[in-house]
Amino acid sequence: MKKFPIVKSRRLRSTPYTDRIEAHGVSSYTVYNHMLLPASFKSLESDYHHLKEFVQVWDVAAERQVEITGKDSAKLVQLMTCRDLSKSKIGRCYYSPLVDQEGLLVNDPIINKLAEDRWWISIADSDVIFFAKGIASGNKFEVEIKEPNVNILAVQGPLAENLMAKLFGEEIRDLKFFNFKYFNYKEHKYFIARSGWSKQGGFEVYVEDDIAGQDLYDYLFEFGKEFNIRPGCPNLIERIESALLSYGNDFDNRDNPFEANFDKFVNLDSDVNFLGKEKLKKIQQDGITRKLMGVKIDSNKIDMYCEKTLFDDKNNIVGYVRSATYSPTFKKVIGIAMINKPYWNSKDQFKIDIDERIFVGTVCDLPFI
Ligand code: THG
Repeated sequence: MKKFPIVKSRRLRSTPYTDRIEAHGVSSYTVYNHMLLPASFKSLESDYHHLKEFVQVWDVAAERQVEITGKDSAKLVQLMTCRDLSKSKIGRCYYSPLVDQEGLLVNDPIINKLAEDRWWISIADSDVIFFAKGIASGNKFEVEIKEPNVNILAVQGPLAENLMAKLFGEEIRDLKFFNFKYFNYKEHKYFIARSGWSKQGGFEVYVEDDIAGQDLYDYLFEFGKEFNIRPGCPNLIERIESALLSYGNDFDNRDNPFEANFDKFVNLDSDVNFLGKEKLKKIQQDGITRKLMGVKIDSNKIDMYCEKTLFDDKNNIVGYVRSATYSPTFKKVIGIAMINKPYWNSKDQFKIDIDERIFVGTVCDLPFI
C-alpha cells in the first residue's frame, strides 16, 4: 500500500507530548477524536514483543474526556449508557457502551465517577460531547458539559507496576483494576487509574497540567531505564489478540450492543432510565442475527482500510472482517469480524480475497488469547 504524509493543522490536534514522541521516533500516526494518536514506533511487531515483556509509555491524549458536572449530571450520564450506574462509586471506572434512541452504539467509553455530581467520560473516536449537549438541552438539565484539558499518559506492560512504584511509592501497588486515586510526585498531583488499552497490565495517568505531564514523561524514561522502557502506543496485534474493541473499526453506529458482545453491560432489568431501552428490549426478544467473532486466515499479510467480505463455498456471505493484522504468535492473519448467524460455529470455514488472491480462513471465538 502506498503511504502518504498527513498534514498537521489546528484541526488535527497535537498533544502536550507530541514533541517528545517525535524525538523518540514515532513512525506512524492515526487520527482519533480529531487528535494525533501514535500507531507505531520501531515497528508493529517489535513494539508488540516489547509491550509483552517490559514497560512502555503511551501518548493517549486522544482518549479525550467529556466532563459532566452539576445537579443533573448523574441523570444525564445514565441516560447515555445502557449500563446501570445507579450503584456506581466515586473512585471507580466503568466501561460503558453509549447507546442512542434506536439502541445503536455511539461510543464505548470508560466512565470515571469523580464525585456524585462530577464525571469524566473517557471517550473512543466519536463526538460524544454533542450527543451529551443535545440530550441535556432536550431535557433542560442543569449541567455543565465541556472537554477539559486532560491528556492521558498510559504506562503499560508487565513491568509497569514496578516503574510506577518507584515514582509514586509502594501504595500504588494496592490500586485495584478500574479504580483511580490521586498520587503525588515532586510538586505535582496526578489522577491515576489502573487501566489501559492492553491486556499486559498497567496504569493511565489523566494529566490535568501540561507541564506536570511533560515532567512525568521525562521522569518515567529516567526511572524506566532499568526496566528497558520504550515509547509505545495501543498495539494493533496485541489489542486484536486480546479482543479489545475499537469503535469505528470493529463496531459503529450501525451496530447494537448485543452484536458487539456487550451483553453484560446492557442492564435491561434495572429500573434506570436510558436512551434506546425499549428498542434494546425488542432486539433482545427477537434475538440478533450477526455478532462480532474472531477469524483466522492462512495468509501472512492483510491491509485493512475498509470492510472485507467473507464468502462460503457457495458464495453466500459469511460476514465482514472489520480489523485484522498478521499475528507473529499465531503465524497467520487474525481479525475481528461481524459474522452472520448461520456461521457462528467455531471452525466454520470461509474464503477471502486479499490483494486479488483467494485465502481460506476459519471463524473462532474471542479473545484469541
Ligand atoms: N482508556 C481510557 N479511555 C479510553 C480507552 C482506554 N477511551 C477510548 C477507548 N479506550 C474505550 N474503549 C475501551 C475498550 C476496552 C477497555 C477500555 C476502553 C477495557 N476493557 C477491559 C476488558 O475488555 O477486559 C475491561 C472491561 C471491563 O470488564 O470492565 O479495558 O483504554 N482512559
